[in-house]
Amino acid sequence: MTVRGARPPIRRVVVTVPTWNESLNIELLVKELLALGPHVEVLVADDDSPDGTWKLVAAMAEREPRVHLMHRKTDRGRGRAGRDAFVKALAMGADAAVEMDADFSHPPRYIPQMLAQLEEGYDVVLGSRGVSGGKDLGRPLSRRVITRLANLYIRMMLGVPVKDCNSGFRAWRRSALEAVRVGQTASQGPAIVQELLFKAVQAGQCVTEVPIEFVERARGESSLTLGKLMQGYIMVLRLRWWALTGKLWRQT
Ligand SMILES: Nc1nc2c(ncn2[C@@H]2O[C@H](COP(=O)(O)OP(=O)(O)OP(=O)(O)O)[C@@H](O)[C@H]2O)c(=O)[nH]1
Ligand SMILES: [Mg+2]
Repeated sequence: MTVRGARPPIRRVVVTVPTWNESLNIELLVKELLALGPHVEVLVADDDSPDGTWKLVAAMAEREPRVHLMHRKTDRGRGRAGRDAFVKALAMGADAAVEMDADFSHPPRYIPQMLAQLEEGYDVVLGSRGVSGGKDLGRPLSRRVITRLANLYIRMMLGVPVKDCNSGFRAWRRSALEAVRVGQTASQGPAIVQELLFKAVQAGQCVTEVPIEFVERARGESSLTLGKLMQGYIMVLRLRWWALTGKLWRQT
């Protein structure tokens, strides 16, 4: 995959963080993100979490203009929140958006490297456990094996030239989010991760991976269920089908 030539400079970066019951993580995460520099803003898309995550973010947003909250009460879900946050980031005038989880599995220290790769000419940069130097820390062997198998399956079905297809830690150029028509994603849940990756590749976007040390969640509870996991695998089949039948860009 070739890297394109001169691209618009990246001046304004919006980090989008979907949250569900992340009150034990969100304040520290936002602080670390703000410390990356004055060009970085944070947009938290919270689905009215019962633990009051949104209240903590609302309080931070009052004090700090670089913090933004989407307090969502309808059409909930990781996929919907991710989609709406990207759409808002574009409306805010972001040159790039970085999506990440709130549970510190995606260490903020990698964001400058990811943005540097966008500056190099890539359209989408994944924080990856699967490339040389990447690590998957603190998770039992069974989880790591499932991740490996899932990657094999997704690569085989969707033909995406990527080692860590499930990484939800990604930097996008504005033009890449527009190319995948991010406002029209079909996934309600975490399958948005596979959907957007496939659409990026189908839309001819240059995708690369930078190694990260992925760290298992230390605080708060995972909201990933077997049902959501299965929806992700079924979405892979649907994506392949839609691409074969010319319907990929007609799904909403
Ligand atoms: N807005 C919103 N965010 C969600 C929802 N479900 C999960 N999230 C957030 O999405 C991110 C990923 O969720 P996790 O629970 O960590 O799931 P995971 O990383 O796939 O699974 P683990 O490996 O168990 O951590 C976190 O920031 C969650 O708070 C949801 O329904 N709505
Ligand atoms: Mg997690």
